[in-house]
Formats: sequence, C-alpha cells, structure tokens
Amino acid sequence: MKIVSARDFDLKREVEYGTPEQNETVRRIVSDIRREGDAALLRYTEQLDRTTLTAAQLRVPQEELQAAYAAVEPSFVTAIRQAAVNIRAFHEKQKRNSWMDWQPDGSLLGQIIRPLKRVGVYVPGGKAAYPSSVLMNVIPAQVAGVPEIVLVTPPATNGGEGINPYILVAAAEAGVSEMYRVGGAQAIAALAYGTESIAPVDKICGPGSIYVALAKREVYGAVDIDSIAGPSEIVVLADDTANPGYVAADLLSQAEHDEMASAILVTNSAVLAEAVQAEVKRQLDVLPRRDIAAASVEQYGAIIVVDSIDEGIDVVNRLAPEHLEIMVQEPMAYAGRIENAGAIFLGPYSSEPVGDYFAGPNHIIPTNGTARFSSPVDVDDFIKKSSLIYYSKEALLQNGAAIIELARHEGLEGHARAIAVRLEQEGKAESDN
Ligand code: HSO
Ligand code: ZN
Repeated sequence: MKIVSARDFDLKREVEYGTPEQNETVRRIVSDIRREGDAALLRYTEQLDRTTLTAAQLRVPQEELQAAYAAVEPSFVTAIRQAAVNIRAFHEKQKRNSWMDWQPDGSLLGQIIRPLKRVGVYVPGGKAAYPSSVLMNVIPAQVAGVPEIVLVTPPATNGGEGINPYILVAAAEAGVSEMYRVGGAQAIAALAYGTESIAPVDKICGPGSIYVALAKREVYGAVDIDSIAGPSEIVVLADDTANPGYVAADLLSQAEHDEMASAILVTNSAVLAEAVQAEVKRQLDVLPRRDIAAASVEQYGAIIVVDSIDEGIDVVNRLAPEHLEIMVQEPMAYAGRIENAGAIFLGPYSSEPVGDYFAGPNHIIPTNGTARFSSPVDVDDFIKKSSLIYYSKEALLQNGAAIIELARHEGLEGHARAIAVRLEQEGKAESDN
C-alpha cells in the first residue's frame, strides 16, 4: 500500500459503467422481455443462467424457504435475527407522518405520505450474494409500509445447485413471501414491465452485476430505482493514538469486497502510516480473499499523510467516502466537521463491519463521491408524498387577484379565468347579501 502526500493523490476517481457491447446486450434483453414476457424470461434463464425452468417453477415456494433452515447453522439464524431487530429499530426512527395545517383563513395545506405499493429487490447470485443485504433492502421497505415486496435472485448461487440457503433464510427471516428464481438483466426487465408470472413493481432496489446495473438504468423512468452502487469504499482518519492492527484490519474488510474497492488511510502520523503499511502486508498474507483484497489495495488503496487532522478532514470531505472511520484521540470532537461521508464510525470499537451487519443503520450507502448529495438507503426511499390543498372561499377571494396576476404574466389566460370565474361569481354573491 503506497504512502503518499495529499498533494500527490488524485482524489477523484472515475468508475465507468459498461462497454457499448454490454449496453447493447442489456437493451436487447430488456426489449425482448418486454415484448415476449415469460417466454423470453425462460429463454434467457436457460441461455445465461444455464437453468431450464417452466413458468410454474419461477416462483420459489414457501416450503423451499422453510427447508433452507435445515441447511444453515442455528447460530446463523440467531445472529441474523438479532441483526434484523436492530435494523428494524433504527429504521423505525425514520418514519414520517402525514401532516395538515389549518391556515387562519380557513384553508388547509398538507402532505399525505404513502408507501410504494410494490417493490422488487434484486439479490445477486455471484460473489456478492449477501444475506445481510436482503435485510438492508427489505426491512426499510417494510417499515415504510410497502405491502408487496418481491425478491428476485438467479436460480443458482455461484454456479451451485440452487439458491444459497443463507439467502433463503434471510428472506424468510425478513418475512418475504414472494420470491422468483430469475437473475441478470432479464430479472430487472421482468420486474419493470411484468410478465405473465411476475407482476410489475414500482421500484427496483439491490446491487448486481454490471448487466443488472445497466438494466436498472435502462428501465429507470418506467419504474424508480435505487442508486447504482459502485465498489465499496472506506477511509480511515487516524492519529498516532490509533491501533495499526485495527486500522489495517478495517481497511482490508472493505478491500476484500472487490478488486475495485478502495481503502484509504488518512493520517497525520508518519509512524502510524508505516505501522499500518506493515500490518496490511502481514494481514493480507493470511486473508482467505487475499487476491481480491491485494488487487484492491494495490490499485485503489493509499495511505495519505497530512500535516494535521484538520487537513485530514479537508481530504475526507473531498473524498466523500461511503464509509469513514475516525480513530483519533477524541473522535466525537470531529464528527460534526465531516460534511461528506455516507456513514461515520467513531472510535476504535466501531469497526466498519459493525455497521455492515449489525448496529442498525443501512449498509447500502452512496459511493463514488455521491455522498456529497445523497444518503444511505432508508425509509424515505420507499414512500411517496401527495400534496394536499384545500382553499376556503375566503382564501380564494383574498388571493385570487395575485394568482390571476401571475397567470397573465405567463400568458396563460385559461388559468387566470379559472380563478376569475369564481371571483366574479362569489364576489357577486357577497355583494347581493
Ligand atoms: N460493506 C458493504 C456491505 C456489506 N458488507 C455486505 C458485508 N456484507 C457495502 O459497501
Ligand atoms: Zn462490507
């Protein structure tokens, strides 16, 4: 892992989204599913996932979810249940209420909050088949009150026999009752446009391969989508009080996700920089996913040495990382100065996996600098709002002239007359009295 100064480090990194060929393939798949429904869905499942299914086999029966419990350790079930309780409790805090305000003139304004009706969650089948991500997508939708939550996942995980039993148990624990064995761009298209077997949804969430990401972009507009997640990122801001073994372990915890993940230490201590560099090397050697983590650290990892923690904060704000750990003497004193970071972990015991799995906040967090303007997944992602307007006669008589004024300046006489007709009528009625 290279040690550099802030001046020598390029803080902006570009992640590209798909080649022209990949885009073309995805457009073809989406349009075929849209035109042919199940027939195309089954054909692509055979061709791309090498699984021959009938339409009746697309839906994963409830018994298959239940049967998966026999294939997982009871300790896994206990752990995922505890995580689910924490995640639910955290997201419960985010619920919004509809509101209405009576105005002094007798009119009423407000917002009605409603959950989306039907949401699709994509669960990848490849190297990122994470049961924890099932909870992180499904629970906020449930807390928002979404009545229909549908899971889709490729027919076999990692080329195995069937769907990963840990995914099935996570789905069952989250309370999912509708699940289909379809993956890739074809699954996204089926969710967006519907087929004979799968009813269309209003929003599609969840990570996936480049084909899934491109398909989500392709169907956006017909349905809503969550953000397109980039590779994981961690920045650790540390001073000489930090434990180099902890810092290195946390950097590697994200580097092991993906060759393109980025793990960066920002420190004002040259001693810590060297100690972490040595620790990363030592810990990498014995990490099962060392090939992935080493590639990530090699390409996108860095130890940035700054003159002061203040300069470090500036670097962090410019990086706008997905995850930030602050391991300095008084972490609380700095938290308020972080303007751009998706999730902030404070102190030596708030290791990033605490948030990935367990504490309660969502682990789907903006990447690639987008923490500048966006937020982790939460209940707001699964609601919509309707504005509510009730104008009393008094309010219209009082404000009608202003509305007419604005309408005429836009050249919209029809708008002006819709108001004027009432002013005339009601004004007359008033003077008749
Ligand atoms: N750190 C990942 C989420 C995750 N980690 C899932 C483990 N499982 C998001 O960047
Ligand atoms: Zn992680």
